[in-house]
Amino acid sequence: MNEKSGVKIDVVGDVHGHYQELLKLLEKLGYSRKGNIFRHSDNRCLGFVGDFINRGPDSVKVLNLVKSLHQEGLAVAVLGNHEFRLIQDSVSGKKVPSEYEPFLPWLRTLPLFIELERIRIVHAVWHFSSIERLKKTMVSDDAFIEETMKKKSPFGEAVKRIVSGMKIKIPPDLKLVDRFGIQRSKGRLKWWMDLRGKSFAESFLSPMEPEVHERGPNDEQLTMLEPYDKLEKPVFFGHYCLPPNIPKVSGQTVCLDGCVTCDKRLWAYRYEGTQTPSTLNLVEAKVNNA
Ligand SMILES: [Mn+2]
Repeated sequence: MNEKSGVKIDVVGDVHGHYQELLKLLEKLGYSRKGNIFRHSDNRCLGFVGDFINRGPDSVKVLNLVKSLHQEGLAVAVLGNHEFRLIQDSVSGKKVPSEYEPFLPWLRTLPLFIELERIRIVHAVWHFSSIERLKKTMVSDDAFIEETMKKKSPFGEAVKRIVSGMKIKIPPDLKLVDRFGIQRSKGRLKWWMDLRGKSFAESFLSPMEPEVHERGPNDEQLTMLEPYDKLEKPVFFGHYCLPPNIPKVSGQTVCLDGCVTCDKRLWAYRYEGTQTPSTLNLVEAKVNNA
């Protein structure tokens, strides 16, 4: 099947409960619907970068749709930080929203990262050593989930890096705000780049205001980075709510999260088998509510 190699796969960004946008995107990508199953005449399949739930109005519909596609073998999917948190809450006995409960057994069959013959998929960061550490773990295993919730747990750190991104502290005198005007104490790094000697403005993936060009992260803050070489397979991820002006394709990395909740746009990448990703393969769907 195609999905094993990833040659003909359409990778979809964070849906976050935006079912209408997802339907529109699938239609735009050329899928036709029969109930909860969507097929492509060219035998293409789907990949999901996680974060199916929360924020938007229809998380349960999104879960149902992705679950049926996954169970039919028409889609692959990884967990996002929202689903992983849900699983942690349920294992630790915290209250989880009742509408999500029926999906937990299925969610716990999903991996934290996927390596196909041609491409890789992860929610936030393809961090080689963290992924190596997690290779023999399973989300279905209660003991593993419990371990990730312990302080300074190597498994917990590894999961956090790959599903929530790599952040560094911002010097407090800089007072940087994100695209929503919220002052941040930490910034999310362009994890695929060698950032030594770069400024804060060049280093942050989600842009901050004002832009700081004269100062940057110190080398000590960057030791955990493992730059993603151009000889590596293309890697698809979501998570970062990128404003429209920030490029989604950079080297071998493609960020498909353009923030569907605030921009009402859901993104996908139509992968055709090439080693170098191109912006020409990006597809967006927008729902006009007016
Ligand atoms: Mn996320």
